[in-house]
Amino acid sequence: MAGNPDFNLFQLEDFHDELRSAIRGLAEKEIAPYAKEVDGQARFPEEALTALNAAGFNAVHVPEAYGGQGADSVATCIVIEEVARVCGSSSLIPAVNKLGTMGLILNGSEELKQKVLGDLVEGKMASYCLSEREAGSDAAAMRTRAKADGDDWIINGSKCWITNGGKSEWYTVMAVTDPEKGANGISAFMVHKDDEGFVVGPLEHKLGIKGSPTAELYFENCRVPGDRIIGEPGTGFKTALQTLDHTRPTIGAQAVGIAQGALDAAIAYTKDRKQFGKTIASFQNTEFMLADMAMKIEAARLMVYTSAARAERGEKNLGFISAAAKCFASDVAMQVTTDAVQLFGGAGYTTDFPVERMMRDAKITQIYEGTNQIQRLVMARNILR
Ligand code: COS
Repeated sequence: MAGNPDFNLFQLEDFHDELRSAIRGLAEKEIAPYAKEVDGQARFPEEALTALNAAGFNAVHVPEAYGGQGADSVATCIVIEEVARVCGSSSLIPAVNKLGTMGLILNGSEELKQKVLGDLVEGKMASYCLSEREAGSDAAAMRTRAKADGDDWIINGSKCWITNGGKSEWYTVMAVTDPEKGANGISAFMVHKDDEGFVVGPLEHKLGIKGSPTAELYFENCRVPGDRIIGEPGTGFKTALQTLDHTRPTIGAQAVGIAQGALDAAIAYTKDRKQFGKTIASFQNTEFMLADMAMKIEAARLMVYTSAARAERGEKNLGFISAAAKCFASDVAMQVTTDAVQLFGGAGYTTDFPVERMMRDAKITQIYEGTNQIQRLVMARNILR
């Protein structure tokens, strides 16, 4: 049977391929050379920020109406994936810029969008503040309070594990405005780093993604103008969960990128390394391991793009697919990077090669934007409903 050239059901658009080649070129030239140092010194990847800003890849998701690139959700995943392939820490720049503004894009006022998204287009960053020390998986148990004071809101409390905390200009902060109403008494606000009473606390010392600062934030009678609320009071928890429906695929994309980076390194190494008189890639054990790694990555990538495409189409019920994509891709990233270290043998356990960093970076993708146990809970609630 002759093939039908117009059948493009599982094919990306040409511009997606062009985008991938552009961001891959930038990542290999301007981000990869610093990845080891960024990790080793646990320092922010300034080179990556500069390169991403210069090329307009820092916040590709920002709609054209606000001066952005207006990249679709799949394109945004491709950018994150390609940066993650060389440096997990740097991929959190485009990823968290989306996380920190998605609630605003979905439910914020026009004026607020103009202000915040305009700043992102100029290269400033945004973060997302949901978790607290005592409210991680049980996010609705948060204690940070926001009380009305005339036209303003006064926020008191703290948030923790905030990615890019201290580097970002803007913070989407969820806080309780009506303690009687539980999840429906939580509101979302855009807080600016210069707002009175906004304090950046200590940074975490982490296993991986060491180049991306993870901070505790304090709100000490933090005064926020009334027009910085996102949507109506009481809608903040729904905005927070809706945001995650749109951004869990981006963590899946990060996981796919890290896994691909580890696979690429493992292919190159096993084709070069000789033992027992031949390359280790020619042993069937290695062939089967590499095949399994590539197979899993392919499945994860397809799931991530499917979930992103469904979000882009504006489908209503994204809970299952976005949780599934993030969960599956991050589990794959952990397996693939661990296998990559194994294929490198003793060398893989050293910092001479990038696979140990990739293994450490992969671990967080199973934890943040909701642990994979929470993803399974979200999936189960969706299928049992
Ligand atoms: N989009 C919009 N609204 C949603 C939603 C979604 N995806 N999922 C649930 N809601 C609504 C519910 O319908 C409910 O509203 P009503 O009371 O009006 O019906 C409200 O939000 C509360 O939902 P629910 O009762 O399911 O909340 P729970 O407290 O049981 O918690 C989980 C839900 C566990 C899913 C949530 O707390 C969660 O995702 N936790 C992980 C947090 C996380 O990912 N943290 C990482 C931070 S980013 S690094």
